[in-house]
Amino acid sequence: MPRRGLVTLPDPVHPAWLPPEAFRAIGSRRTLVLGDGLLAGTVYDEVADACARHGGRVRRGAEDGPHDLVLALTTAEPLPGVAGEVRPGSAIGAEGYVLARRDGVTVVLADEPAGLLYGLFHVVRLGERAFAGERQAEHHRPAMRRRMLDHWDNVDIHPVMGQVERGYAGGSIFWRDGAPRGDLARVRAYGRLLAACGVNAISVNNVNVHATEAHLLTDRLGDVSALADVLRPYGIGVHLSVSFASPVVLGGLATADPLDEDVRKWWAGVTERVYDAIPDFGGYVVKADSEGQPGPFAYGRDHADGANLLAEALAPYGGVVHWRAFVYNHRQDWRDRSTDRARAAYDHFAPLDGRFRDNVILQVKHGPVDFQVREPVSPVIAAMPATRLAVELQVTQEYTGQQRHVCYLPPMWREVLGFRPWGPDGPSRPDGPDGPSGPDGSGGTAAVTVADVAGGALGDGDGDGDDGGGLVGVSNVGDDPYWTGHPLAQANLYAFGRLAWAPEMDPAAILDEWIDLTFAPATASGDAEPAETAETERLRRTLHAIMGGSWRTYERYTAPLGVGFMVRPGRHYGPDVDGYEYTPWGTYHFADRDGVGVDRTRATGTGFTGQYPPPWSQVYESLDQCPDELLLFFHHVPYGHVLHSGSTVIQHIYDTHFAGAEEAVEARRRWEEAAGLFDPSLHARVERLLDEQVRCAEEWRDQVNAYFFRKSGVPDLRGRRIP
Ligand code: BDP
Repeated sequence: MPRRGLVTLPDPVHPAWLPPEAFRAIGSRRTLVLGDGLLAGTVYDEVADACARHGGRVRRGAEDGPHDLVLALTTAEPLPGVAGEVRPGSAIGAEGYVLARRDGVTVVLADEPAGLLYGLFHVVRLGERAFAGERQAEHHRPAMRRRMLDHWDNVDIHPVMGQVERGYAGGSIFWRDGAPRGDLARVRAYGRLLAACGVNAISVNNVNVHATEAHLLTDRLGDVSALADVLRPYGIGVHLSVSFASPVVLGGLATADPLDEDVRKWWAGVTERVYDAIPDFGGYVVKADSEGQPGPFAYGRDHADGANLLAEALAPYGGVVHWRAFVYNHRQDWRDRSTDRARAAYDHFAPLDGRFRDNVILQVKHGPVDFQVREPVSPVIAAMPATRLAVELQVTQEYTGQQRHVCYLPPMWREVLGFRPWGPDGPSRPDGPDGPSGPDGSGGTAAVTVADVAGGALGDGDGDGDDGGGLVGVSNVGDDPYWTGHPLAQANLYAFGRLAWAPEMDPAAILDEWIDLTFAPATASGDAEPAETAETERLRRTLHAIMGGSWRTYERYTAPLGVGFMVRPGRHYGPDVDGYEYTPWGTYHFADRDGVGVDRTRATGTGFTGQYPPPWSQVYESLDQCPDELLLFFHHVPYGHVLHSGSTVIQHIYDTHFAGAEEAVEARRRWEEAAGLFDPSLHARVERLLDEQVRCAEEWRDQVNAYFFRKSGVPDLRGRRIP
């Protein structure tokens, strides 16, 4: 029996979730592709390639049937019979498609070529199931129009951050040693992977814009344009991180003041040249006045002035500026307990609501601090109803094990996206024609969620697509043969795209999709031998056991109860309980002999809880109501404080740290047991990483437990060994 794994391409690059076998069901059939345009051409090429491998045939533009699969644009004339019949009364929408099966023909119908492409990948996911029985017409469309990955890639190797800032998968797939890599085949393969999970935009350089990278906007624009050319056939738009100081550092002006007329002209001229080179350019990403990046504060202006300057330059071309809300003072005085980094984004931005131009997207990290394993949802998300918001997730595992630990993040993302910023009785989302429907969405009028805000539910609903800011993920991809370093971290990338398309999806179902596409195409195509099916079941069970609960496992052995950090400063890998405690970074736990946690209440603390609307302002303010998992984020409590779970804080720390480390050992055992199921080199790579995860989890357990035992003097009720 062939071992399941990522088939090796020359290079060596593993094709991740689209191995050729994933196209067997389509490639062995008769397909008709109808429609013009670049992306319709991609669809045709994909099917033709699959047919060349698997013996089917594909026609374009001429209906000399019969066909098993018709992929057609609604504009095609004439539409073949079945395709015409499944055409809905209303518009299908820019990236949407209708999928149906009647009289032995599977039909994908789309208004625009992008919809055809997404429909094709839907058929790929279904495999043989796409060609069985009848299928009522299902209308699919993305919950978010903008589904974007930000690469924190430097063109040059940065002396401290390396090539990819917070990258754990090797070098950049775009840049090497100060120049484009030139390996555009790999970039193309990447675009294909992204399209297959629904991503439609990327930014190609770090938000911390260093000297070389700044030039991508001007004299090195050709490098960006080359990437755009390769990604365009997969419907992926290219964005660029730019320095707010560009008029000075690139343009030789004396100022970058957003209200200066020459500065405005400079941005207008530069942006015009960008669109000459890349007509479908997406726009700019900006990190300003944060962690040393230049911004409007230097000129006494605010973030609305800064963002609107760039938005004005982009507006004539339909471009957007992603202005990041990750703005805080990284030179905090740790002795001053009234300052609170968690407050910063809201304090800076909430007062500016309503002042941003339509094509400004305020990009907000999902939590108020910085991508910790557990944070509350950022209060900014409820505070700016008149601003387009994008929610930013970190797919790269900076604080969640750096792609050495298995940490399947969708359960966390699902909680974030499903969170109701105004509570369960908050405003309802409009159940209009733009709401999600069909199997990918729930429809209905339930209270607005974070996903709804990012999808534009609070906008004017005029359907012009300019309401929501969408979902943005910090990419976890590099030039590693497995793309993401840890082969199992690919699932996070895949799931990011799927959740941006359909935020209601169950993380376990996404994991199944990824497993089927990546490891078990035989099952996906349904023509597996029975023995193989049993093996596939084992493989699936193994991966669910190791990955499904891995986010909570990681949470158990690291910083407890939402308090965050406790990582080694700088690299952010491994434990160092007091590593940041007496530093200017604003990330403290305040443990002393009596207790631990950050008092962020209005009554006695930093007042951060007051940034939430009801009911959350009260829930988080109240020691009784605050959820256990966020207790130390919001409150400073004695070690003997009893949680809702019935355990004390100190006993909870001991118990979860023992349990988390044991779960890591158990994951390694499951993986060892499954050796025969996977490609040997993939198996060996994951095994080595699990060894490291077990080692590191035990280090976390011992340091955290010893630290709190020594601080509190309270022994473990179960008498386990604490160093
Ligand atoms: C932090 C990272 C830092 C990034 C920053 C950001 O440690 O490298 O530059 O986020 O989001 O988490 O800009």
